[in-house]
Amino acid sequence: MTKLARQITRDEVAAYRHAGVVLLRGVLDLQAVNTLRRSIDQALLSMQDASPEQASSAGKSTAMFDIGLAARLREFRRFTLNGPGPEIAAALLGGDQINFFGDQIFVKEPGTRVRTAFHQDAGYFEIAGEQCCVLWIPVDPVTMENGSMMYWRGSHKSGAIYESQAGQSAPLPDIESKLDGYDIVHFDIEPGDLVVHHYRTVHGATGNASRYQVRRAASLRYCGDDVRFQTRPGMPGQHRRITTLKDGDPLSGTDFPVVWRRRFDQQAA
Ligand SMILES: O=C(O)CCC(=O)C(=O)O
Repeated sequence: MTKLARQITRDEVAAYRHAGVVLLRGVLDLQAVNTLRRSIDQALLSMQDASPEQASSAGKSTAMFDIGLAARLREFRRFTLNGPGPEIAAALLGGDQINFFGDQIFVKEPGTRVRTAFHQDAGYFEIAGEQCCVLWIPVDPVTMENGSMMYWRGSHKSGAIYESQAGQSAPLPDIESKLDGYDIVHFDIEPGDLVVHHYRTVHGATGNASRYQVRRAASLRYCGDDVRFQTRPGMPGQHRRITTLKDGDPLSGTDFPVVWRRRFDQQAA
């Protein structure tokens, strides 16, 4: 039985593959949104002793980022592994199997000037392959005022992995100061909507200039059949993984469990 409020359309699959980003309106029902919101709030409570990497203040208020919640919070884990995410990833990636890859939350309080610098997730993920997507799921209404994500359409296509740390391949162009020079898209979002991007799609986000509207979002990452474990020089260490995978291995184990398998009667898109 589907866990989605509606099915993903062929046009949405085509948009994801062509642009490397797609907005999926109204795919989550109220229960899913409320579950995720509760989980994010629970994560925030568990961050009361936030380290400097987890909380950063600019202006008067704070932005909080945390990683690896599924490994330590039961409801969050249930949502990421058994909720709507795996089915959405399967619809967009195709293939026979989906593995969970990781998660992060991004919370921007009203008034924070902390932006999310333009970057590519591929520079941080210890994998190689094409089939990796990131579900960005806000649980609050989002506009440019309170922290929209901005995506550089088509930037996944060349295969380039831009520098996230010194020592990695190509330097990322200065998009921020020349937004008009790039094919940038952003969306106004309501709870129930989500955006999916390819892990090589370059993206960044504004701060939260609103007076009252917090912006809480989860970022859930899933991989398909062609992805292999792959470390790269200069890659920042990921959170507390216990994996014993070696470069070139298919994803498996507690860190990267299988979360969806194609049934014999289901067709790939
Ligand atoms: O929510 C944000 O500000 C950043 C999210 C992000 O970079 C991601 O989900 O990959």
